[in-house]
Amino acid sequence: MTKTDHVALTLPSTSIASITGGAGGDEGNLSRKSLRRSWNQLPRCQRNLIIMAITAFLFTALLFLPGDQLINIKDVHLKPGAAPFHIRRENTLQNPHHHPNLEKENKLYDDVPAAVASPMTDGSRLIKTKPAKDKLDGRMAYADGNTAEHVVKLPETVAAINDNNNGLIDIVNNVDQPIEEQSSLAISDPLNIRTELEEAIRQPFKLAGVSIESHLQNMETELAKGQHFHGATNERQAAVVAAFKHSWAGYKTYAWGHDNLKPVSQSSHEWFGLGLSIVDSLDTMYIMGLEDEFNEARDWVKNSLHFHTNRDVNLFEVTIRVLGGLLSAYHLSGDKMFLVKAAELGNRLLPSFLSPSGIPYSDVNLGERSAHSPKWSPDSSTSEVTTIQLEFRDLSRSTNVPIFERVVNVVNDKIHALDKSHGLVPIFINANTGTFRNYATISLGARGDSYYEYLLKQWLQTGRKDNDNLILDYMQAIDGVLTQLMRRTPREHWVYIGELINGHDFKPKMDHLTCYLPGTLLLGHDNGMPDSHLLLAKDLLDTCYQTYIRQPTQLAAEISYFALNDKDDSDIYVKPNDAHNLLRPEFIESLYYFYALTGNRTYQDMGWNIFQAFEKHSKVAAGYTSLGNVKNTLNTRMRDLMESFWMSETLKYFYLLFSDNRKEIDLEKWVFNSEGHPLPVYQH
Ligand code: DMJ
Repeated sequence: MTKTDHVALTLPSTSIASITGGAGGDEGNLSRKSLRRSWNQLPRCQRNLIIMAITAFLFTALLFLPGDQLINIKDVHLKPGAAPFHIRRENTLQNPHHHPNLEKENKLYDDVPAAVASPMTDGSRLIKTKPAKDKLDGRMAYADGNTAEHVVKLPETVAAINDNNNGLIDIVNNVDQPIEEQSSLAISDPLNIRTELEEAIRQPFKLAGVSIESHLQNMETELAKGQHFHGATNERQAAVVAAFKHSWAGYKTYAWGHDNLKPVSQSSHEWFGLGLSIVDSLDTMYIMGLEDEFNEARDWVKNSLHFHTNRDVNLFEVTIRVLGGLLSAYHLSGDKMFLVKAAELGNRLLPSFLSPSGIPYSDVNLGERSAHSPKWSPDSSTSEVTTIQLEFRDLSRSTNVPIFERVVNVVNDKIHALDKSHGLVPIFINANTGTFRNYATISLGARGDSYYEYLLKQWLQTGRKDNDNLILDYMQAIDGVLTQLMRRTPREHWVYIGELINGHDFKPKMDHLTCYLPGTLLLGHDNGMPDSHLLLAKDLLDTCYQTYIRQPTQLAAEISYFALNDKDDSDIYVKPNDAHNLLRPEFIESLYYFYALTGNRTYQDMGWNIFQAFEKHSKVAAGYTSLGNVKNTLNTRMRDLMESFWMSETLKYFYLLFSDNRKEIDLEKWVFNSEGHPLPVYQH
């Protein structure tokens, strides 16, 4: 059947031939005239039928056109020369203000003080933020120099990004971007970090292309000299040394070479297979003057600590405990063997940083040298990715190999550029996208705590520079703590730090982990932070002490709750599932800073009460054990685990707290990492 034949079934062939496009010229005119004539000759109902058919055809065709082409067509007509549609569409999807799912989260950021940028001679921007309010719904109690304007200096690259609206959108919400385009290593890789990173990962036994040993041999800068410690000088210190020896003896007998001791069942507990308790305890033994124990641990590290096992480990835990432990042992003893081990471990931890965003993956396989997000979630913990910087920087400075410091500086820059709520951060972050998880909790306890600690400590480690993002972020964060998280109980007025569930809803819950904060605040105040930090430090220290001495065992529970109003029976209370004590150090750490920085011996007495409580309830034949219940002296439910931080931190801080020389470790020269390992302070 021909086309004409087909059309002739419904319409006169002449008419249709003209409608579907006839020839040009005279022939065309003739054809048009005959078309008009033919059209007029048609009965009215047939003409209507044809018009309806054409309308229906055009309408259907319009329906099948893609939506964005419709927008494009419309925009091209409205605004000739407008940007191609796909750019506009990405912006619409990526702009948080247009994304329906992000509306809730944006409320979180609404309160962030508006920043005013002014250019600096060096090309960076000075950002003046609004000061903290000194009163907020009766919650905020402290006001002082903190109310002055904070001056936040953004690095040039960040300022440039913030000047560019599209760039800001990409950083805040780059979920929809292809992964290769998101890599901050690729974006900010003028010095080729990725190539260097891959090189180091390929050759874990080498530094700068030669064996670690030869590299250290040829190094121009001086290696660590080593410090001298004289051992216990009083009864309390001697009691702590005895507690350490008891713990060590149990570990040696029942768990030697394994990660932790199970002191009740007198067996071992494996976590990463890295002899955690040995490496974590090295510097404690050195500081306590336990030469024999230190030497046997040193031999084990030299001969038996290997990192080639095909096993996933946690980047943060291994960094603070093992890398931090090795580096501290190196600096205190001057023994280069520890630095050699630290360098190999550093190389093997680097795969974590090969993420698209530069925010590290939480899990790394040291043997295979690969890394990934945790099995249970796509996100890393915010505190974990921000609590590795002291150690990696120290490794770079000690070995003269910049890559370790550079990868953690990328993390710093990335986190600094993200939107925060009053300087406070959500507790989860995605290593692929480099963005915080929407609606994540804000807390100074688990998964949030040491982000704040390392802002201050990194600033101390690097020579306390003015206008440094680290300290400015720290000040803003502590303002956020004061205005958003700090409350007092209704009757007894205990100060505590609550949490914001989903980033919004206040919960009067405080982890024992948060009791590191008084010490950190005092350390900051001693280095020029405002008096509001000091007041909070003192009040919070008192509250943390209450969480101990109010319990029948005089040991604190893992989590405490606080009354919101008079209806609650007690101002401080513990729920049955939160009543465990894991031998944690945070409060003793804070007492140590209070003693070391003030010389006031009251803090020693507070610590002594707690030390005795551990002696009474946690000590067993083969060491010290965690407890399941601090609320009943007759039913403490021993949990059968002695984590490595008991010997690394809790006993070290007790020992230093009871020292007659409060500067046994000089805080001008040393900064403790999050696991209690002192690392040297640098001038820059
Ligand atoms: C330690 O491993 C470190 O102090 C870490 O920062 C927090 N948790 C434990 C001690 O409680």
